[in-house]
Amino acid sequence: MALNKPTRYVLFALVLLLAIHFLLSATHEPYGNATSLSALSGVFSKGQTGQTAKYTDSAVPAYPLDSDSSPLPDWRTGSGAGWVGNATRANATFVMLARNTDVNGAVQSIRSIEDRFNREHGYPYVFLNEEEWTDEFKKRISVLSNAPMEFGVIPHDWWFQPDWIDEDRAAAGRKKMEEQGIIYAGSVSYRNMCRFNSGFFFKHEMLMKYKWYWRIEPDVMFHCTLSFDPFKYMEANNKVYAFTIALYEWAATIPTLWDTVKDFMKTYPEYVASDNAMGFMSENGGQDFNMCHFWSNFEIADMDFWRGEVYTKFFEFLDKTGGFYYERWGDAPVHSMAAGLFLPKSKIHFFNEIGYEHPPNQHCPQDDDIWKKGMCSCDQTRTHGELVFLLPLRLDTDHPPFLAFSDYGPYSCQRQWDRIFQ
Ligand SMILES: Nc1nc2c(ncn2[C@@H]2O[C@H](COP(=O)(O)OP(=O)(O)O)[C@@H](O)[C@H]2O)c(=O)[nH]1
Ligand SMILES: [Mg+2]
Repeated sequence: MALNKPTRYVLFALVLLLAIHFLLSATHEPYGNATSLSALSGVFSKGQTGQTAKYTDSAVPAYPLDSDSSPLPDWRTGSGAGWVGNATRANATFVMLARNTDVNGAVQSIRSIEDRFNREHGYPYVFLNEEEWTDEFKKRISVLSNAPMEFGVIPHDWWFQPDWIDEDRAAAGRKKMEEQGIIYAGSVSYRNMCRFNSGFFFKHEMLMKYKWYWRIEPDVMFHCTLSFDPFKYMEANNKVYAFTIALYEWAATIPTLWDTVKDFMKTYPEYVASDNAMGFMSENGGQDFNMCHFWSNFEIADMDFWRGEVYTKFFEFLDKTGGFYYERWGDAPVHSMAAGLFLPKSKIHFFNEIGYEHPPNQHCPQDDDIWKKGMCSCDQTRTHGELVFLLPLRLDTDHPPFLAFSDYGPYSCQRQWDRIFQ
């Protein structure tokens, strides 16, 4: 039977889509995981609950939401001597690692956090770079806030690949990963960055005076106005580590990390917290890592945890294997495993109120009251685990195409987080 022309075009398009799907499933592990039948059934069973019912609330508060309970900082009221001496702030700072060429993205991120939180608080900023900052970068950034800003340079040995790393082995590891199509596979500087964020940033002289930090990257967005101070929340509720997005890691970047961590736990069983978050990271009581980790481009945490004995020994144990260079261990799984194993799970906090986007992933509060109170600019429907097959192919990123990433999206580990508190 001969097919007419339109039918042939439709069939051809279908075959092409299927071919792309199978190709991606075979070559991109996270894409394959995300589109497996079990992942999809989880996505669709989540459903779209309670979205419209609460919109009837008419009392939209004017900004700032609770100006009565949190007095404006001195520099805004003009009644004091600028930043220093505001007793309402925690001992905390923002920290951004960036390159001079990241200036536009950095400007955008700072504008966003200032608008949504910091203009009411005046927390300071520390910017770190392995190179000297340009005058242009400092000029463009320092105009954005009255809060103090420091621009620091990273000591050489905290950044660059150490001499004791076998470069032939490292190069072979990079090549293998390139063949697997892994993002940043061939990049040494990305590995420098991951190792620095894992083991060193909190020791920088500009950060030593602070206990708390909030990590911010260039090109991120904060989508909701915060009517509370997350640092103060951490302090008051005995929290140590906080996240907004939990995701699967690419397994090929960390082939031996979990075995190394298990060796560490065997060597130092006394460091493992009894009520830890192992259930978030493993499906079988710790035998295997399920790739779930906190996405560390957003972090609010207590640097004393990283500076303490347990994490210091942990980082040294990992570092001496060379895995940051022979493989491509990210600071996200490293931080997550430490927080997940050496802290009781009650000390890890999910900041639902902080709408946050690091493209292509975002967290947008799903609770309508929170979303409305925060005057959030994010699209809540992206947080309900939709597969957006009709999005244009994103050739500008190395992330697999077609998927929108969100709280309960196919790449998310929010379910694994939720289940350990049930
Ligand atoms: N100074 C400096 N910062 C870097 C370098 N590579 C990455 N970063 C910073 O490290 C963070 C993570 O890098 P990014 O490229 O966003 O990685 P991704 O989020 O994993 O895709 C960002 O804050 C970057 O600005 C580098 O070579 N030098
Ligand atoms: Mg980034």
